Amino acid sequence: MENKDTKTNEKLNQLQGHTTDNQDTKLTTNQGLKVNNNQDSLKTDERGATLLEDFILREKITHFDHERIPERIVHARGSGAHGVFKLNKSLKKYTKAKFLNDVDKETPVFVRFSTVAGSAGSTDLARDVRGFAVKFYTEEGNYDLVGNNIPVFFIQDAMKFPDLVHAVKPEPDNAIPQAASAHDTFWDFISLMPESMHMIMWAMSDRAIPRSYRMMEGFGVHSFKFINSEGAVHFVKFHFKPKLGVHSVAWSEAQKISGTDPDFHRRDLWESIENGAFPEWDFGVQVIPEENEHDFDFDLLDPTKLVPEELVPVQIVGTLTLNRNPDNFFAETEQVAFHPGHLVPGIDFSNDPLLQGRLFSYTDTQLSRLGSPNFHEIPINRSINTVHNNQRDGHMRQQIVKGKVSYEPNSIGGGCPFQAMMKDGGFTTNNERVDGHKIRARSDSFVDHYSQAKMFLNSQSAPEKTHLQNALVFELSKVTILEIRERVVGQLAFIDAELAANVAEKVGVKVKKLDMPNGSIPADADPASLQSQEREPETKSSEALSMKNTVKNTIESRVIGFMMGDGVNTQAVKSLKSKLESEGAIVQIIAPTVAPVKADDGSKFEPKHSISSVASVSFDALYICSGEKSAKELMHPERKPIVTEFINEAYKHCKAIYFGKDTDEIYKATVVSAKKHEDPAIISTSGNDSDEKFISAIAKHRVWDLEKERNSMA
Ligand code: HDE
Repeated sequence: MENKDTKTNEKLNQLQGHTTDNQDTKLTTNQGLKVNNNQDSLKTDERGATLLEDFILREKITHFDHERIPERIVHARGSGAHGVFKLNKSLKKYTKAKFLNDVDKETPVFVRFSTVAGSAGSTDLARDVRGFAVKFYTEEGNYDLVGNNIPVFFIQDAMKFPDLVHAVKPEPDNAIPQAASAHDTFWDFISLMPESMHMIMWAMSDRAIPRSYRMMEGFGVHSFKFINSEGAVHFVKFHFKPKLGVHSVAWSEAQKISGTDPDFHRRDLWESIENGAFPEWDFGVQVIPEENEHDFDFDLLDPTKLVPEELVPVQIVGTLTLNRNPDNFFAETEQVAFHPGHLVPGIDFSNDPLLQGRLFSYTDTQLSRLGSPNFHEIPINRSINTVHNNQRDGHMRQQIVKGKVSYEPNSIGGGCPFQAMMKDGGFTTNNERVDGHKIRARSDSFVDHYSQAKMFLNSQSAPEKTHLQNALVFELSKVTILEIRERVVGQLAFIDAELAANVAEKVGVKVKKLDMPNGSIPADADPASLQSQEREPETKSSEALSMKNTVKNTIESRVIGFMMGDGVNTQAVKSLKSKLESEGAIVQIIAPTVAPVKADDGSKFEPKHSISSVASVSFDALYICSGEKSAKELMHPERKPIVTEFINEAYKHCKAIYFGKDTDEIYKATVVSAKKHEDPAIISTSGNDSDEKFISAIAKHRVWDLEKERNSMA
């Protein structure tokens, strides 16, 4: 679909320069020489040896040999899109950042979503944190908000990051497992790092298996600082809240998607944008005056803590919209280089020790990944401000700076480029008084590791809690060393006795009180810190932490499978299809084969999938299309097992299923017919509001509350 909302994007495109679609062109070498044979190498004879002289062959193969660059050490698997950020409410009171001052201002952005642990070719559906990195191309330079879909992190200090990543990555002796935390080394590390327990609650929740990148939140995680034009300082936490609500898939679904469509999230993002269903988020901030820094029962600098929205509400101030797919994955999504240190005036860092460490890492990693200090000149990384400085040369330098001067001060260049005064938008670091001892230590205010983990657990709905518990059981069942399972359960006991007992029973260990609840804390730590497990959270539970409370009444961009065979009732199909599509849903036809389906009135439907090439996990809801003959065809003995499994699985995954007219034979063949209670997401054509009931069931995403009952039959 033609992208309409692209004025800002077009500007960016022009500035990024050098693109071609190769239309109406002739093949050339990299030197621009036209090539007249791209099939054969140069030989001594038709059957003779190849000549070294063949510069065209050598150029082509040499380039091919060097086509790969090192993948990101973490967040290697990702997908990106262009878009715009529009400010709806000025934040001038808090920050002088121009892109957050002028209402209605549009700032072009590039966003990259990612998983953390897996390689670039791994499945999208791994249980994992998702990266949510946004590059704002502002008039004051690039601002990168490099966040995650979970508002806290595993560790408190950058010193532990390589350990964490080594622990979660495939084990070094046999490189197993790929893109999975369910193994010994990860849980060994976690069991000894109580500070990770809050994050573990999130990572074991359904947040770690999103339905779509479009249906997850984004968080800046750390506390940052806003500085206004008077120099006043506020702490700020950044939020993106998806307009479609926060939704996930079931774990058994995630595992199956990993086989049937490992590009599920990438495809979903790409297709939504192509279809004009532009993903959107509300952008919000939690703002805390500097003088209130110590008003909380946790430390604002501790990245394992969030600020409950009950204490500081999120003010929604803008909208992020993704409206253009990249033209080239490698040039844009792979080469984009984010860095929390890409700042604009009005935003500054806090002393969060995890953030401080990140400030070193990101440029360093680009040097090995992109191979040159000139990575900022790659089009996707270019600022829309022309760069003026005295940096020169280096691999792959592209900017051509005229004149003799590459130093400052100078008189030959008239003193240019001049330093920018503050009034000209020159960046100044927040003028903070620093007075302290050089010390390698953790603040006592960082030592409470369990109270927010408790708060998170308390905030979950019953099905969410069950999923979290099952995830822990799945993960720990893959841990071969009994002592590690025991230690993790010991950690869980500090969060919730019932959770610990349930998990313990299912992973074959007893709940034992840990001698060292704060295992990673040095032996000479303040003994008071060891009491941290006794604390109760100030905020017992928080509504914003349950996905259940984010459900929006919309079916926009939901994928609905229409299952049909020859003889299907055209009228019923067309009528429901148009109702669904008018509300923004996507209808895809599933038939015995991909050959056109002959409907009852002689018309034809083009299937997108054959029953054997797709599974119900690729759909949000199913319509078993009306028509006796169609139902008979689907129930042909050759197909019956596949069709019933398809529907049974959708049932087990708590989806809405609509049985059209004359499909009784199918209904009876599935486990759905054994249901004992009313189920609002199982719809039949009995009433004349069935279509509406189906639509309203899809809008609720899943009937998670009925999962136990549905699973007892499926
Ligand atoms: Fe990152 N992280 N990180 N990280 N991170 C990278 O940079 C690092 C952390 C995040 O789509 C790397 O260009 C350290 C927290 C995202 O390109 C690397 C520490 C959060 C992305 C790196 C952290 C993040 C990265 C790998 C602890 C959430 C993907 C490739 C001190 C707030 C960006 C790269 C993209 C990527 C280092 C912790 C988010 C190695 C040292 C906390 C979304 O520089």
